[in-house]
Amino acid sequence: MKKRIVVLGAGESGTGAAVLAKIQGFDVFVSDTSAVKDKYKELLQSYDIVWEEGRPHTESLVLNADEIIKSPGIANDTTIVKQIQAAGIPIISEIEFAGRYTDALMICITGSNGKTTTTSLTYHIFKSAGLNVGLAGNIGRSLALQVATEHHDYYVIELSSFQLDNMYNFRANIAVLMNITPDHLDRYGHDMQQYVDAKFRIIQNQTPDDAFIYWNDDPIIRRELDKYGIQAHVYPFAAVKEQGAIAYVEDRKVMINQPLAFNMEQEELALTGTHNLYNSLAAGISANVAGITNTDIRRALSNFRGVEHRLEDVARVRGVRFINDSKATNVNSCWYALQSMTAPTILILGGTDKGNDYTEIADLVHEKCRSLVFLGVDNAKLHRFFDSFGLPITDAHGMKEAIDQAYGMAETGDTVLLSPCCASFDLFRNYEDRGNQFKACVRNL
Ligand code: UMA
Ligand code: ADP
Repeated sequence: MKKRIVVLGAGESGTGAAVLAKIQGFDVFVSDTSAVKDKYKELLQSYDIVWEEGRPHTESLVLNADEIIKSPGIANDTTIVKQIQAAGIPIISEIEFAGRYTDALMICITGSNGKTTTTSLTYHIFKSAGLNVGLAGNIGRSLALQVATEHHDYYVIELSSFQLDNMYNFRANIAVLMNITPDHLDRYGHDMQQYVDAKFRIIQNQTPDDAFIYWNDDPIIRRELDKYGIQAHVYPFAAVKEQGAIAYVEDRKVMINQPLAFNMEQEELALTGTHNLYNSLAAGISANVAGITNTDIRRALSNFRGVEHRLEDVARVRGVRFINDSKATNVNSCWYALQSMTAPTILILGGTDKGNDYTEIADLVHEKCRSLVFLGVDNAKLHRFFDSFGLPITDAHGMKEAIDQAYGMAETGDTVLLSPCCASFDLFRNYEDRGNQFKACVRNL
């Protein structure tokens, strides 16, 4: 009898997993508690896959599975997940499943911040070097669907902690860990260690033939390294030359010393700011490890065009600069945004709180901000933290109101920065919607 695979969630991840499972000859069933988007329905239909939607997961159709593939957005404390666990049925992630059906070289990137930028930049280097490479994972494209319907020699994969949670035998040939700062703690019982452990799953199953690239100065990574018995060859990077780092900037030159010597002028990097130096180093080392030539790496690091919603320069309106950093959905990413500000800043922040502690940005807010705009349904926590700072503060409950208030408080030469520290779901569909509304409102000023 065919093995039965049940896929929970019929979004990007779940539908991709279902198609791959079907092609591999499994008995496949997909279950989603909400209405399935048309494009995913069409995909399921075209592969003759059975699904249910818009109702609680039907126990009798789920608990008879041999294996469950869970979408990353489904939390572990949901009733169905607990029932599956009680029944002893293995739960895996789509990435774990897809990894079984490809021999491609896997370049996997995780971290609390910088994943999408580093993943996009790495993909750009590989692609412009002429390699047959796929871009997948948390960046928005299911790995499973690509493994099912395309052929690539390399995959550059962005991995979230949610995807890593249910990965067990998957092996990353090149693993990149950018940093670890608090994020998504609501999904980890507000226990930071559980989140850290999820991130470190990126190196499980690595062998001495593999590479582990990480930021040498991250206190949590340094603290945890020994615990995990690293098997791979390590490539730590840092902003400046220091003990242990194999890549850094020295005399305004970006240096990578292993496995092959590489250098280029720092001012030729397309991406600016300290955080982007880290992203460029991580991408450059990955390409170096994969054997891409120095000329190709240099060219791609200098002609990359950046990623939307990440410190995106939108416009200058009567001397006021507007920057869209809507993807700054945690406190640490806002720290890097503020750190790179060179003019007095009106900071727009707020949204759905993820257990934030704003202490990390307190000094930079004092140093760089002229005023604050709180953009959210409930701004009480922000008021409790920032009201004593003595800065002008306004409350907004929509993007137009926020832009009008920020613009009203700005003086010529100032910068209005949207870098919210929070998720967007209280007022917007997602962070892209929030960033797009920001840009539209600015352009209407
Ligand atoms: N659902 C159920 N039962 C539940 C809860 C949800 O059936 O109990 C259903 C929902 O109705 C929905 C489906 O599950 O239809 C959604 O699953 P999902 O949230 O996992 O969304 P996907 O479209 O499959 O997208 C996921 C990632 N989403 C999340 O991790 C929340 C995408 O990352 C990723 O690009 C995609 O897989 C492909 O790998 C997005 C994201 O926001 C960009 N990631 C978070 C982040 O970056 O902060 C982690
Ligand atoms: P992720 O995919 O991990 O959310 P992004 O590349 O989308 O990361 O960037 C998210 C936010 O974090 C952006 O606002 C960006 O300015 C900031 N950021 C980018 N790279 C880093 C980094 N290496 N360290 C800290 N913050 C970063």
